[in-house]
Amino acid sequence: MSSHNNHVCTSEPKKKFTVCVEGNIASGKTTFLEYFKDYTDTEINMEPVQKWRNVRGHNTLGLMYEDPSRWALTLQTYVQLTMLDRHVAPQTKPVKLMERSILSAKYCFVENLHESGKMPDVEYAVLSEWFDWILKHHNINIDLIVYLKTDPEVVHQRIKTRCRSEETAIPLEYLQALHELHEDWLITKSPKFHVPAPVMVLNANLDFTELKEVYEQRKRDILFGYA
Ligand code: TTP
Ligand code: MG
Repeated sequence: MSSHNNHVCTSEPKKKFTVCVEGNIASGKTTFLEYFKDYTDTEINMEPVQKWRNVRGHNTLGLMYEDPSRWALTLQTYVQLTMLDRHVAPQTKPVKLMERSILSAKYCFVENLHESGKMPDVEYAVLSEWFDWILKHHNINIDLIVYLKTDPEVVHQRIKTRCRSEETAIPLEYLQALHELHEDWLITKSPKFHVPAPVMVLNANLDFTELKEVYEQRKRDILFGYA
C-alpha cells in the first residue's frame, strides 16, 4: 500500500513518524486506530487499558472510579508507566499510531483530579516530578496529534451504550471537565501545557460511517504519505 518513496535513494535512515490520537473518553480513539490497522507501513499501539484493569490481579481503574481520593495516585502512577513503555517501545514500521500519550494522561486526567480536589497537592507534586523527569530523560517523539473533538453530551451517551463496567456512573460534569482540559491543551494552547506537534482537529461527533469517509479523505496526511 505504500507509495511514499521520498527517501529511497538516500543513505540517511528513513524518518519514523509517531501519531497520537487524543480526545475525550469514548470519542472513538480505538476505532480510529482500528480503521488504520491494515496499512502495511503502520503499526498500531492500542492503549494499555487492560493492564490498568489487571495489575497482578488488581483493578486500578475500577478502584479509582470507586474512590478517586484514595486510588487516583495508584492508577495514574501506573498509567504513566504504561504510557512511557508505549512511547519508548522500538518502532519497526515507518508510522506508529498510538492511542493517547503520556501527555494527555497528565494534562487532562491528573490535572482534572487535582483541580477537582480529588488528588492532594503532595500526590500531584510527586506525579509531576516523575512526569518532568521522564520528559527530560526520554525522547517522547510525537509528530502529529489527531484530536477527535466531541461534545461531552455525545460521549456521555456513548459511554452509556458501550457499558465498560467501571465507567457506568461517570457523570456528565466529569466529561465536561475533561473536555475543557483537552481544549485548553490542544485548541487554546494554554502555556501551562506543552503541545509537541501540529494538531489535526476532526469532528468526532459524527457517527462512524461518516467518520470513515473523513479518515479516508485525510489518510495521506495522517499517515505521512504512507497510505
Ligand atoms: P480513554 O483513554 O479516553 O480511552 P477510551 O478507550 O475510553 O476512549 P475511546 O473510546 O476514544 O477509544 O479512557 C480509558 C479509561 O481510562 C477511561 O475510563 C478513563 C480512564 N483514564 C484515567 O482514569 N486516567 C488516565 O490517565 C487515562 C489516560 C484514562
Ligand atoms: Mg479506546
